[in-house]
Amino acid sequence: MKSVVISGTGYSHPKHAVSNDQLVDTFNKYVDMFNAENAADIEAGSVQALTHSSSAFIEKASGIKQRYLMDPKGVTDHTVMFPQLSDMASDDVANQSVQVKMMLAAAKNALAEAKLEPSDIDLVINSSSLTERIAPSIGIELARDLGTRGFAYDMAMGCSSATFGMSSAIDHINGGTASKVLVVTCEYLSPAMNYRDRDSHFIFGDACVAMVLEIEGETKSDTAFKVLSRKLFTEFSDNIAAGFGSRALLEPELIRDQSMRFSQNGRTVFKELVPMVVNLVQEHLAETDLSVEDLRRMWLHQANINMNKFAAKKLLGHDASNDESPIILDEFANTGGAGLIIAFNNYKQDFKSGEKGVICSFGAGYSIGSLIVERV
Ligand code: CO8
Repeated sequence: MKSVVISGTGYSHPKHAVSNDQLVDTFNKYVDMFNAENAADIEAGSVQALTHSSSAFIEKASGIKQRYLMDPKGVTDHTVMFPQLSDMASDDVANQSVQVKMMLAAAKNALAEAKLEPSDIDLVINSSSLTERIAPSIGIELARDLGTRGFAYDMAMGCSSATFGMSSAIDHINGGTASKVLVVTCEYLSPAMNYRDRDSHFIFGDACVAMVLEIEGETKSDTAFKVLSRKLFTEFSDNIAAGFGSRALLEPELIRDQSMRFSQNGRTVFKELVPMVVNLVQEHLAETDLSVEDLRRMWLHQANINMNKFAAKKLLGHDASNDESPIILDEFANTGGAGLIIAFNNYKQDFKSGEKGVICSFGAGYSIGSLIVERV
């Protein structure tokens, strides 16, 4: 096995920040409008009245204070409540998708840190929860616009898109099909959300991350992290779901249907997934002849602050400080597969050579992806 490093990381996000108060204000206006319009049926018991959302609940239950969204206008208009086409969709560059615009900004940061040119890259993997279209592949479009060589493709692994994507990159490098790989996880998630759903209207933000992987002996990066080992796991669960796909083309009236959009049983996810994550990381450490004391930091999937605190405490045996397990949810909200790489990107520069950490994703699928890394 060749020793592979993550030699560069970067991220990008839309310019519009939307606070909890803005979202809640819109949601509550929508609730008042719905309840007024349906007053007679609510009184008769045939329609259930809707209940207000609250910023205090959102921050306490999730740790989220704001999120970046491609289109705040539609989302914060109580008569619309869905994002409309991003202004990035209609700017000058012809034939370029919104996701590729986000990816280009993140990729340039990752390449700069790796001290590489686009032409050094011979494989692009777009590993994201969802893509703007099926064909041609968004990864191939990025490769064209960035100017990389070789080949490109798309894959989708929900919350574990970045970790599974990096694992695939390592396999390509070890298998000899590529030598320098750019992985992008572009979570343009807002189009799949239901902003009329009190349980989930606050959860997600849009953001994109990029990672460069290459052979340790070839890197010019000053901040390379060697991937010591990997452990991947999946187990089917529909407790986190987004049903849209070819059905929405056959039944377009479903496009606004709750079943086509993101939904989850948040409590159940919390209860089922945390023990799986703790077990997997413990097993992974044991298989790598390491213990939790050997880890300087854990960069965990960013879905919920209480979930992260709970998992980190179970692993460490004490409450984790932000230094031990950083949180970026307050600024970004849940950005699917991207969040833990934003945390890694923002909290890796202080590592000394030889210090180790774990990058661990968990969520939709269910899926868990764990990478144990060491600063070169
Ligand atoms: N405002 C006020 N009160 C509310 C609200 C609200 N918006 N929502 C719920 N409440 C109330 C409930 O009604 C309930 O009231 P009562 O006790 O009277 O019944 C009370 O608050 C508590 O409700 P919950 O038990 O649901 O609240 P929790 O404390 O469990 O918090 C969370 C809810 C934040 C959803 C939490 O359960 C959670 O985050 N769980 C983990 C979920 C998770 O990690 N999911 C993974 C997400 S998937 C992912 O990360 C990437 C997916 C990428 C794929 C995307 C494809 C498009």
